Amino acid sequence: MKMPRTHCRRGSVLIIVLWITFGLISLALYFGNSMFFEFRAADNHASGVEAELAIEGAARYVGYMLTNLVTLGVMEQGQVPDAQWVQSEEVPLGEATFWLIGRSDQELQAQDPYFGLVDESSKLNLNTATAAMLEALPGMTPNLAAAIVDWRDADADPVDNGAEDEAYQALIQAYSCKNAPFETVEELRLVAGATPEILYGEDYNRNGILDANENDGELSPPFDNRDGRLDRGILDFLTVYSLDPNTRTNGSPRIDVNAATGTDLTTLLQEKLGESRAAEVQVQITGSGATYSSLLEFFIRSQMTATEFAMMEGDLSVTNATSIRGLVNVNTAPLEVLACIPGIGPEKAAQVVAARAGRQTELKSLAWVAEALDETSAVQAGPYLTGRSYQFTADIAAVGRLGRGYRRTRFVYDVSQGDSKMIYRRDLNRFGWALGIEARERMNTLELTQGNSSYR
Ligand SMILES: [Ca+2]
Ligand SMILES: [Ca+2]
Ligand SMILES: [Ca+2]
Ligand SMILES: [Ca+2]
Repeated sequence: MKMPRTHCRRGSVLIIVLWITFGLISLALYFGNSMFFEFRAADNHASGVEAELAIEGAARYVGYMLTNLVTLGVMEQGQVPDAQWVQSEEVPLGEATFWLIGRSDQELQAQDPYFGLVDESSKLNLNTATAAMLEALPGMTPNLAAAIVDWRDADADPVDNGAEDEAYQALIQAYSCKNAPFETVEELRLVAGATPEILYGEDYNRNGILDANENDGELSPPFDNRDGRLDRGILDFLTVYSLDPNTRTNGSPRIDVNAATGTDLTTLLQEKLGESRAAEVQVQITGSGATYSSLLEFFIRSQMTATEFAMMEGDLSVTNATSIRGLVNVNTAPLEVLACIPGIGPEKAAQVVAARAGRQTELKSLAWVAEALDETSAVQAGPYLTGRSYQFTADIAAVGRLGRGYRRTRFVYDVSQGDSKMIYRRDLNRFGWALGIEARERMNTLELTQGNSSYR
């Protein structure tokens, strides 16, 4: 039996209509989906902008604090701001949050970074350290240490194992040896013998702690030795900024204890110690008849007590230079940096760190070093050490609303001329998440509990 023709045509129309409907639904779904991704991207972008603005705000906050903690008399000029004075961990700012990624002077076992400012004077200065001092850094090679000296010295004669113009001109992409001081530590990447392993070590995201990918061997970059501890690169221990202005808190030049006319010194001693005690100290100082290579040596010879010396340390100097470059703050320097200082070295660095650990209250002064070391070593180390700092790094990371839009920028501030001045700024976004596992989990929880579920 044959089907009537009209039925057959209706069937075909139905199928065509079904196909069209199907097509339209697919299109609607497709556009819906793409709109959702657009929306999500815009939302993430907005969070990123929030994070960037939080970093700008945090950078101003740090600059403001560095200036005003001194102005308001909370701390002395040259002091390292205490962690309690500058907020640094998960600080809310509108819907955003920021952190200051710091460095601990002890090896961190935790999964979370240390938060706070970084004292640039806790590091070795690339422009003043000798090749022997540089060589004592972990992972450093004698060749790189020598090449650093050749890079910054004005002449074109290579030192032993060094590298001058010929070494750089022989490269496929040739360039010249700088023959001038380093302006940033990143410049080290241009110096002969500098490899990423030596510069960055295992710290792929530059946060000072051992992240999972930094302890899994070759499974994920970087290559690491899987030994459960972070082998830090030398960049963490180097600076180009450390500079002491050699002025008293009132802005006048410090009193040079080696200057022939000692009337200023006598006045200061009398003012701080009273006439009879000042006279006793004066006998010790003039009696030794020597010039002092460092304030530490002056302190030892003067036979003052640590408390007496601390009262005038910021007023004294052994030179009349307007500034002193490259002193290492013995109160904040990590073991690896102390091991580079003549008179301390790898042998006595641990003993200095141990002696420091029990003295948190007196850390404005360097007088305690005289007890931590024997006299000869202390006198040898003295010219390289200080108890003061005037340059600080704020490594600021931030996220926008719901923990999204992670950003990170590093700033260096200089307070040697009084008010804080931002002297360096660098984007660190490309190194990825640097705030540890716990902060990541807290941010994820934020998204789960406060995020609109339809956005996910
Ligand atoms: Ca040179
Ligand atoms: Ca790390
Ligand atoms: Ca790895
Ligand atoms: Ca390791």
